[in-house]
Amino acid sequence: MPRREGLSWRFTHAITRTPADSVANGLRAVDAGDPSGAAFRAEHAAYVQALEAAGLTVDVLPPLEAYPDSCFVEDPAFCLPDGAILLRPGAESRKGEAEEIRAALESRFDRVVEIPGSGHVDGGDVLTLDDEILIGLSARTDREGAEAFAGLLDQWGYNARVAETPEGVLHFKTACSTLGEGVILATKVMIDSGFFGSRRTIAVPDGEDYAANVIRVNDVVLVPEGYPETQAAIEAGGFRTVTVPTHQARKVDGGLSCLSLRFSKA
Ligand code: CIR
Repeated sequence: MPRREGLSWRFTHAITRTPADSVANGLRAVDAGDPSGAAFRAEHAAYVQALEAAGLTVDVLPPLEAYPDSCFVEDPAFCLPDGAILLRPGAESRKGEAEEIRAALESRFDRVVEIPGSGHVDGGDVLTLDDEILIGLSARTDREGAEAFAGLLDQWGYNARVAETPEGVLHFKTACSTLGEGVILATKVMIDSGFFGSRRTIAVPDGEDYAANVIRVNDVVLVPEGYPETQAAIEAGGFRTVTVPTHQARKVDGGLSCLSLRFSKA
C-alpha cells in the first residue's frame, strides 16, 4: 500500500468505555489482585483527559456490567479513516462486545462491516503502521480470523501481514507500539523476532516490558506511569511523552492502547 504518513498516529477522535465494577472479574494471566472499579474509573478519567489534551474528541460509552473486560474497547473493533470493522474477540466472555460497540461506531462511520467467516481476531493483535498492518497470531487471534481480516483490509487498499506473537505474550501489541515516523518501540524478544525488518526500533529497557504498550497521539506519546527508563528512551528518540496511570488496567493485563479506539475523520 502507499505509505500514508500519520495513519498510525494522527487522530481526531477516540471511543472509550468507562470501566464497570465487574472489571474486578476481568480476565488475567496471573492474579495480582482484583482491580477496583472506582479506582479504575479515576484512572480512566485521566486517560480520557490525556487524549483530549492531545487534541481528540472522545466518546465515552457507559459501563457494561455484563462484560467485565468491555473497557478494553480496542479488542472488539478496528478503525481506519475509511470505516470500522467489527472483530470477533477470541475469549468466550468477550464475544458479545463487538455487538455492544456497533452503535457507537455507526454514529461515527458511514461504513461499518463485520469480519467475514467465523475466525477470531482481537484488536490488540493488530499493529497499524503507516505502510503496513501487522496481525499477530495469538491465543486470541487464530489464522482463519487473521486471514479473513487481512483479505478485507486488502479490499480496502491496505497491505496486511500475518506474524506469530511470541509465546506467553497476550496480544501482539502487549509487546510493541508504533511511535510514528517509522519508529517502533518493542521488547527485546519482539525486536529479535525480526518482524520489523530494517525499521528503526527502540528497545524497552530490561524490567519494563509492560511499558512496551504506549500510544502516539498527534504530538505526544502517552506512556504508562512508573516506567522511567522507557520514558527516557522514548524521549531520547526525539518524542515528547506524557504519563498516564494504568495501575488498575495492568491487574487485568490491560494497557494504554486497549483502552481506546483511535481514528481520524476528515
Ligand atoms: C483480556 O484479557 O482480554 C483483558 N483482561 C485485557 C485486554 C487487553 N487488551 C489489549 O491488550 N488490547
